[in-house]
Amino acid sequence: MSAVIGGKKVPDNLLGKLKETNLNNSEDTDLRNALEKDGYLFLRNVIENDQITEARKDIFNKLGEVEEIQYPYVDGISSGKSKRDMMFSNRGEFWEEVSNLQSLRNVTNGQNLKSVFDKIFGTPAVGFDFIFLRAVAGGKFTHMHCDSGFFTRKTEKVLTCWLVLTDVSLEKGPLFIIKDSHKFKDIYEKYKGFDVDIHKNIKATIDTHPVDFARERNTKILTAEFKPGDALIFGMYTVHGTFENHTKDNKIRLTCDIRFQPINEPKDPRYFGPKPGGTTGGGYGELNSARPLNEDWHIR
Ligand SMILES: O=C(O)CCC(=O)C(=O)O
Ligand SMILES: [Fe+2]
Repeated sequence: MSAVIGGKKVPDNLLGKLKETNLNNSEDTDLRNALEKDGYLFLRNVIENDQITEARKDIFNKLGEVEEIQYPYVDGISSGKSKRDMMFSNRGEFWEEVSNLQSLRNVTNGQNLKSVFDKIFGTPAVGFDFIFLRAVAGGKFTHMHCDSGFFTRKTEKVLTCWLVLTDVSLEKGPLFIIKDSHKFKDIYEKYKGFDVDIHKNIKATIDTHPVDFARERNTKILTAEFKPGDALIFGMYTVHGTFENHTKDNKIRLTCDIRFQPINEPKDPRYFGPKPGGTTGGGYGELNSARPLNEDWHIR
């Protein structure tokens, strides 16, 4: 099993394991302390299996309808084809439909996950309505970045939750976190106040290859073999990205990232409401995921 980014294998000596936090034997302050110390919280099995299975089944059926995954759909195997553009005149419309599946919303915006964030914040939390569901086929990965430029326009008190819906072993392109990056002063200074939708001449992507980045800073690239129902929660200045899905079985990686904030903090209207515009106002159509599974991604 190997981790690959941009066709380059990540040397084993640079890889480290994400530390797990057990929700059941943790006080609220333990959660906050872990988040502050490590820059992330890795919680296994946060969402019940039944709920995850239901959401995954519905999403796979949608992808099956546009012939991007092959029959039987439950296996989530990429077909290499797509009828998405033939069947829908607007890519946003299709992806919004998938993103608004009730079974998926029960997972992302349901009571279960919200209660975890109530604990973390120590005050009632709310999940963003605009969510980033990602069905990722072979060869693709998310470039390294931190999330502040997307989600901190109205408040800095935002956390990302990366939720896992399929098995995501190393070769399926799991998320990685650069160890201790939430304490990198230069990263904080560079990205504090940066807004991808305003400062269009600057990219959120950190161009340095994660392998070089970790080496230069004498740190590790932390990851795990994720299972459906696992969640990785992290702050806005934690540097992260994903490995490449380079699996031989052509199974896709299905994950969903959603943000949470205290409900009494000002809300960014781009991400809340019945028809949110998203980061640059294009709605669900602006996401990489709105592209057919067999098409390349844009870089932001
Ligand atoms: O899942 C991915 O490809 C990227 C996820 C990410 O960047 C995030 O959750 O903030
Ligand atoms: Fe991110």
